[in-house]
Amino acid sequence: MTNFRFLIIALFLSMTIFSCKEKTDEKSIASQLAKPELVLQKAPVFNPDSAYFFIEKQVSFGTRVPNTATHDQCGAYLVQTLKNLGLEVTEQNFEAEAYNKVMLKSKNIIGTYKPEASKRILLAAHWDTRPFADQDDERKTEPILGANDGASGVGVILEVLRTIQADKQLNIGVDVIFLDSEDYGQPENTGEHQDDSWCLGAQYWAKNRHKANYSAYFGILLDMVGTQNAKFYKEGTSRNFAPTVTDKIWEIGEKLGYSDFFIQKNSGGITDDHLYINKIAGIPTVDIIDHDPNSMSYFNQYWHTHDDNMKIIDKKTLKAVGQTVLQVLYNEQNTVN
Ligand code: AHN
Ligand code: ZN
Repeated sequence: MTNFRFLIIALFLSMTIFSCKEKTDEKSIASQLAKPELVLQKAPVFNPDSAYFFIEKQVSFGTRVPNTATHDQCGAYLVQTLKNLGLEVTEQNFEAEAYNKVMLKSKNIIGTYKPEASKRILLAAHWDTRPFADQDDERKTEPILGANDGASGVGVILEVLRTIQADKQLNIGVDVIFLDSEDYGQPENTGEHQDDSWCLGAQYWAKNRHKANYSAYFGILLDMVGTQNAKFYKEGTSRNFAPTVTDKIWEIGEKLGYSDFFIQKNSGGITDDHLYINKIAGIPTVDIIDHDPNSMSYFNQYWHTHDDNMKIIDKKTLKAVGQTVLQVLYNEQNTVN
C-alpha cells in the first residue's frame, strides 16, 4: 500500500513539473475566458443490454490469464467479433516478462474502423484478468473473473463499435486496442519494487505500434466501467497529458445527465495503460476509471477480489459510459480544429 501511495505521489509530482510548461499561452487564456457553450451533436443511442452481453460472453470463458487456454479462447472470440463487426483486425503477438520472470504469451488485438480517414480516435481497454485475488481475504492465490476489471471496458467498446457500424454516419476513423497483460503487476510486499510491472501490453504497443508512425487525435482508455455507483474522477495522469480532452469528456458526461458518474473533481495520477500511450506513443489519452481517492485501496471495493464477477455489473453505469464515449466521437466530426 505504501509503495502504491508513494508511486501515485511521485507520479503526480513529476507530472506537475511537465504540465507547468503547457497551456499558459495567450490563446488558451483567451479561449478560457470566452468558453463556447457545448453543443451535443446528433449521436445514436447506446444499448447497455448489448454491452452487458459482451461482458457476460467474455466472463463465460472463465478467467483470462496469459498462458492459459481460457485466455486464448477469449482472445480468439474478440478477434472474431471485431471481424464480424466489419473492422480490419491486427493481432499483435508478443512475449512479455512478468515481475516474477514468467514469460507471458500475449496478444494485443487491434481493430480499425474507416482506415482511410485521417482524423482518428483511439479507444482502449485491457482484456486480460489478474492471476491472483491479492486484495481478497480468501483464495488470494486464485485468479479473478474480472467482469469489471477487464471485461467491462472491452464490452462497452464492442457495443460502441456495433452502434457506429449500424448507424453508418460517423465520418472520422476509430481504432480500438484490446491490450493484453495489463493486470499481471507485482503484488504488494513481494520483494523489491519493480517499476513498470503493470500494463505490459500497452508498453509493448506504445514501443511497437501496429502501423508505422501510427498516431491518433486523442485516446480514451476504459478501465473498470461496470459497477453500480461507479465514480469517475478526473484522474491525474489524464489531466497532465490530456487536459483538454479530459475536460471535454467530463463536460459531455455531465451534459448528458451522468454527473453522478462523471465527478467534476480531480484525483491523483494512476499507473494504467494510458500512462504509456501518453508517455511513449505521445497520444493524449484519458482514463475513465472507477476509483475512490478516499478509500484504502484507492479503487472500488471489488477490486482484485473474487467479488469481481457478473453480479456487480450494472447496466446504468454501462449506459453512462457508453453513451458518453459515443457522444464524444460524434462531437468530433463537426468540431472545428
Ligand atoms: C496499479 O495498481 C499500479 N494500477 C492499477 C491499474 C489497474 C489494475 N487497473 C486495473 N487493474
Ligand atoms: Zn486489475
